[in-house]
Amino acid sequence: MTERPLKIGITCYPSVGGSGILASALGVELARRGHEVHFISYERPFRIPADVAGLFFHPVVVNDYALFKYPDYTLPLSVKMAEVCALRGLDVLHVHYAVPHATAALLARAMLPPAQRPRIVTTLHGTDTTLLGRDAGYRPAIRHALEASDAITVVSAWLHDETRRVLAVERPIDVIHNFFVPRPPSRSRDAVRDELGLRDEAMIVHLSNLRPLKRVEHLLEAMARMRSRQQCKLVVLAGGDFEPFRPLVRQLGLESRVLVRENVFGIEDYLQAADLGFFASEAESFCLGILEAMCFGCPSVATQVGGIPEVIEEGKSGLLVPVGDIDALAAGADRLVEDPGLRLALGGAGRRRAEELFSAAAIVPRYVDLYRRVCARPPACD
Ligand code: GMT
Repeated sequence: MTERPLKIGITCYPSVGGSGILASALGVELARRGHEVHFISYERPFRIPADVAGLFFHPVVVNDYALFKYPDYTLPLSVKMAEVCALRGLDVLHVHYAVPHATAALLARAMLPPAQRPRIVTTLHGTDTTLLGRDAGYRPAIRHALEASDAITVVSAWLHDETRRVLAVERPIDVIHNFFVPRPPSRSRDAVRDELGLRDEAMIVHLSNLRPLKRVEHLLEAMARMRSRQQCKLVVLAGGDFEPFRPLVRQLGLESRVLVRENVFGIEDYLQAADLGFFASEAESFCLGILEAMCFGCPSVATQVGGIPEVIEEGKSGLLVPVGDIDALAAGADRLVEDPGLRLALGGAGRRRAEELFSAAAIVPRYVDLYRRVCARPPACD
């Protein structure tokens, strides 16, 4: 017997960032598999194509009342969630981040009559545990949101252990790794390399929102220490402002070696042209950027921190170095720039690993299975 399609509400931060990318890809893949998907957020997530059948977007309007010193998003979000649940009969609200999305979902559930109450699945991406979970002003609210969810998922085994340790959550937590579905590039590899002015140089790529924990300054300092720096260029696909790093680029004499492209929609164009990825994060629950590069056979040099060792197997699908060790970053990048054979071997292994463990085919059924399991049991109490 075929199981009926599910109706799923998804709430995420819609702007540039791994969690929004993951939530958008999940929504698109669910809709392609015949489920009905409703995104509920203040903005349409930027990675969602306009024309996916079965996928809908419900904007949350936030009014800035003079009465409030700080505009409130949680309450209008909860009202919109309840409205969509009542109108469309959602089975599940899948929220990415406990704060404030799971909190709003709990409120929406409490506002609805029992027959219209959805199950709540909360996915943690990091900050709820690593930053807010340590803040006494947030911790009890996060713990409550997690204990009252019908299921909790995290994006790495590392985040699973950290969430148990920091938040002392007792409910089961499922580890469901990130996945990535590359879109076909819109330009040829040669066209992209021409645009970047690359001749025989190796292209090193870094993609992130450039938050301080990404330690972009370590990447730049490592670039300056590489013996092969004249044989390569660093291309930064920036989901944040690169201007604060310009003085360091000048100070290190890297003006001709570092290129920046901001808020790029077609990252695939650049990833197909890249030879190695470069990541110096001091914290990372998964690091979607590494996976995005891996999908194009592009191996990375990255820091051995958080969930990154679950993405890259050291020496097999990339190179791992200690956090803050700039010489090791430079040496790792030198090895890959100078040895195309090693790049090919690590890149090929990484691409196979991504396909096997972190593809839509491997991951989406795990979410669907989880949704069906929570729908089959009584709701968690408020
Ligand atoms: O890393 C960021 O600054 C963005 C953040 C987000 O909200 O997108 O990323 C987190 O979620 C991603 C998707 O699950 C993970 O790949 C990132 O590792 C995680 N960031 C951190 O843990 C710092």
